[in-house]
Amino acid sequence: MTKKWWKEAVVYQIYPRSFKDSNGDGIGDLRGIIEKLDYLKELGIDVIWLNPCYASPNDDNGYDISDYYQVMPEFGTMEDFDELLAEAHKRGIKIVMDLVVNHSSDEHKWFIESRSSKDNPYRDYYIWRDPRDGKEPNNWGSFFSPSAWEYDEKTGQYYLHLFSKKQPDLNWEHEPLRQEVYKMMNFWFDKGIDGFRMDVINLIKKPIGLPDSKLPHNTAEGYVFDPDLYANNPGLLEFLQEMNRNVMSKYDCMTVGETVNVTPEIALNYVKEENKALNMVFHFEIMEIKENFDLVRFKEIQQKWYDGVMKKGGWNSQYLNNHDQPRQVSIFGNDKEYRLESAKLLGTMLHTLPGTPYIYQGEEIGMTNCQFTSIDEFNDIHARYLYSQMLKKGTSSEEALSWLNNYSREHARTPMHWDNTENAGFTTGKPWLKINPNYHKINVKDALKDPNSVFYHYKKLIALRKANEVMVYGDFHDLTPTHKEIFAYTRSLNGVEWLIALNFTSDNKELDLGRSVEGKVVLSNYPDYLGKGQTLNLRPYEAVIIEK
Ligand code: ISL
Ligand code: CA
Repeated sequence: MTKKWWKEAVVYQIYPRSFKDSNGDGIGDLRGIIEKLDYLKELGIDVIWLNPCYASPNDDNGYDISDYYQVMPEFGTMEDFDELLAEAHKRGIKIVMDLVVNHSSDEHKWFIESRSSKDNPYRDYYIWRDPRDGKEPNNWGSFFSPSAWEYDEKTGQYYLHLFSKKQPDLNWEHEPLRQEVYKMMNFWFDKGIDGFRMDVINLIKKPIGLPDSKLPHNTAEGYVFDPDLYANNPGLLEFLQEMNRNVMSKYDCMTVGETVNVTPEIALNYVKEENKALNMVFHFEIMEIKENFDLVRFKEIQQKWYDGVMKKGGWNSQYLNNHDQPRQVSIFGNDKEYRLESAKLLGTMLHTLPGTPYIYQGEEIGMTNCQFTSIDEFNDIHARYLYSQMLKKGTSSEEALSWLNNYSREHARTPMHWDNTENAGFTTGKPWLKINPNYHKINVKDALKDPNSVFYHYKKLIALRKANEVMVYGDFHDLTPTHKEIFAYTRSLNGVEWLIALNFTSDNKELDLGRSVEGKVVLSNYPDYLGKGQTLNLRPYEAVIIEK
């Protein structure tokens, strides 16, 4: 397996709007991030992935970009960005930006030109079609609205938007558009950034002829939301390879593609070294089981991605939450009596499974889901859309709100908890989004004072990953593929073998592993270790790493 810095790195994701506000307007910003770089250095992470911080009308919090060359004024200036980059680099921290080029904002100058007339030179930067029988050109549903098409009076055609109508899809078939994207990427690389996380990158190639989905309709309005049809179309790899030749091949950078509806077989094409496209992808298979978490299924997914990608010349990412997901400890752990233990267990797993670990801001202090009392408290376009669809399909508003209170992406977006002063030390003004009231007991300041905190557990895991190649390059072997409550596996490299044992329940569990469980405790979330002979003896959410 080829050694690469991005395989060895630990990535920390920052959602700038909710990280730290430096000027009291209630919105996190780049200077806020600069203030907290020493905190991140203390944690030990290697790379920051910044959610979009380009100019945007914020219909989808920065995923609707109106100028790829400008910093969102609410977040600061280009000078602030340059300073952030320089200050991060000074501390040995790399910066990865978000690349959002499946769509732009409808307020981008390309789209303003494009919609102005059928013969405008920018017309083909987007996907325009004539009406079919006076209606939408096909039956496609969007992620954020019933139909994926919006009619434009001026020219009498529809434009495609797989996300909101303020996020028109870019037309990747049009060579000048592709060249503009590569030019923009080179601009940011020439500034010195270290890579891109590529938003829904496997949607950029649409199926030829934009055929109707054959599935039964699944929106209340009769459209068909069918991401399988929109994703992974023939020709996508060629686009990624062209991008790589024009951009990535020129820099020592990392790329991670956010890819919906991928299997290991599909993803391998995008990430295997000889294909010269991407370095790794984020897949959604773990997220798809969050509503019905099943440890056996979880292990199957891990094994499948290990065998199907890592063993075949590709690389994986590992994440348990991000800005689109609920908080991991509330979903996969126990955010009540075993919050500390289970947050540490999940961190232990994240850093010891094969692949590059991605930490989402606040995860390192065990932040939890937030309870919202009304739909009006939600800012997120996706949460609001899902709520309206649920109501139209007959779900009661109580049930719909309760679903959002478990699974919506707003949980990740409530501001970071820095201390237990007003507004969690996030802002001196009025925060743009509700702050989770539990900041009084879950916050960075207290975590830094407590040697037993989740923070120090993460810090140790990150340091261990730097000092022990076995955590990065070691072979993975699942010892308990069918066990519903315990996950025990080994990583081994050049004669070093680590046993990782995780108890996913709130009870004591014993298990005869059929092999020795004894050795040196590398790290644990309990003060002692009870494993003897071949028998694991694990307390609630106990997570232990043993070196044989
Ligand atoms: O957010 C989701 C589930 O809660 C997904 O459906 C999400 O929209 C999808 O994974 C694509 O996400 C990415 O592109 C979106 C943006 O809203 C997300 O924040 C981003 O991660 C459109 O740019
Ligand atoms: Ca601010």
